[in-house]
Amino acid sequence: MVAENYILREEKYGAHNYHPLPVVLERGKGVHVWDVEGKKYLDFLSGYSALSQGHCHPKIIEALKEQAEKLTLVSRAFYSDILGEYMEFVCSFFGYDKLLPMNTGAEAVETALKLCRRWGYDKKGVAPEKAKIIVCNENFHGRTITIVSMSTDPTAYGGFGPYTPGFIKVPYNDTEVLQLVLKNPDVVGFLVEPIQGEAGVVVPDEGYLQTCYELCRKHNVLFMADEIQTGIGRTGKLLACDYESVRPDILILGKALSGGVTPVSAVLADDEIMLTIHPGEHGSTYGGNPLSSKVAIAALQVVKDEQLAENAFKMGNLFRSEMAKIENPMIKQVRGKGLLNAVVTEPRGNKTAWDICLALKENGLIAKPTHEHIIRFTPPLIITAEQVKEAIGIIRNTFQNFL
Ligand code: IF1
Repeated sequence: MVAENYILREEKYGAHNYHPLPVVLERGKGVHVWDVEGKKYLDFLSGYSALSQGHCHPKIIEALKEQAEKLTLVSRAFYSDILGEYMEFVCSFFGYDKLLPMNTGAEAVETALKLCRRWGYDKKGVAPEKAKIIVCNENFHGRTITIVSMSTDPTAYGGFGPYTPGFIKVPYNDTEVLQLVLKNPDVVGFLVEPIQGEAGVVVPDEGYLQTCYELCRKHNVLFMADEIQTGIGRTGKLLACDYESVRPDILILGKALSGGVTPVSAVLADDEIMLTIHPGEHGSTYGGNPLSSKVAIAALQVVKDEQLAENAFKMGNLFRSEMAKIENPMIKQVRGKGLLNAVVTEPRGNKTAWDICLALKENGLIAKPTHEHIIRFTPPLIITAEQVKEAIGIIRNTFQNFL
């Protein structure tokens, strides 16, 4: 079957909630993927940053296969021999008392919001139904009704009301407004992405996170970091918050927690916060299943053993410094941290970032545009200097051909 037919079939039977680049993939290994016609690409999206360890990492796949033949699901109605091991491993990896296991990023964010509200009522003493959580303009935390209720992007929330109340929006990278809003005694939490992904890889000023954290502390408000995309080495440190020595009160992880193998997300917090949720008050059928738990242990072990945060730091610097050398009027700005990067493009005629991504694909590199004029470059963290240079060559030639 040719690529066209796979695309038509997806369009025919699938909901039209995505507009994919016209490439049909069937195999992946490390930083590479192959399409159904055998053409090889450098993967510069890596499953929206989930495939940090690379496609089909042998250690993660080995863990998956081994556990798949033993026990895949118990549900939380019973204990398993793996879940405790997984929880202990992740808690010591990130330095928290407790973990609450979920599957997708959106579920972990929802979990954090519930946990934060509950803490607000039980510990902070906010009157019933009054709790407020502060979020940032241009945030992206997922797709559920409550999460889109916090969004300022009409494409995300438009036509999906009525919306969940209880959120206050403040500008990102602005501590003045935050400080004012924190004076409201009903505020229980502040939810922030250390770098805004969907907004176009927006890196806040140095010191922003630390100031936010200190303000939260001062007002007895929980600082919640959505590190679903920025975490687990992506930005060149284990957590993006590590750059400012901030330890979130509630840490939200997903994506690379399973190395792109099964959906695994988690919320981490200390006892004071986590123990405000009691049996029966929250959960998930698949959350903490033995298969995913084994996969996640292996995925984190790979991050440590292969020093992926350090590699992301080095390769990110190389990527940005090589990109800076390209002289092309269509490249307006290159920004990011570690291997979470974006190029802001200047449209030429009627050519947008989408057309550039189509051309990149023809030249052997796949990436995704966001917001008309921005292209995100987020390769697996296992990428080598040689592969970064190869990618730069493709990007340079592609942009040059548009002139
Ligand atoms: C889509 C972006 C990436 C996230 C943060 C929670 C979630 C995400 C910081 C939810 C998910 C993905 C989902 C994907 C687009 C994408 C994305 F462009 F929107 F910003 F990766 F950069 N918090 N991000 O980035 O996690 O429930 O999807 O597991 O189209 O929704 P999820």
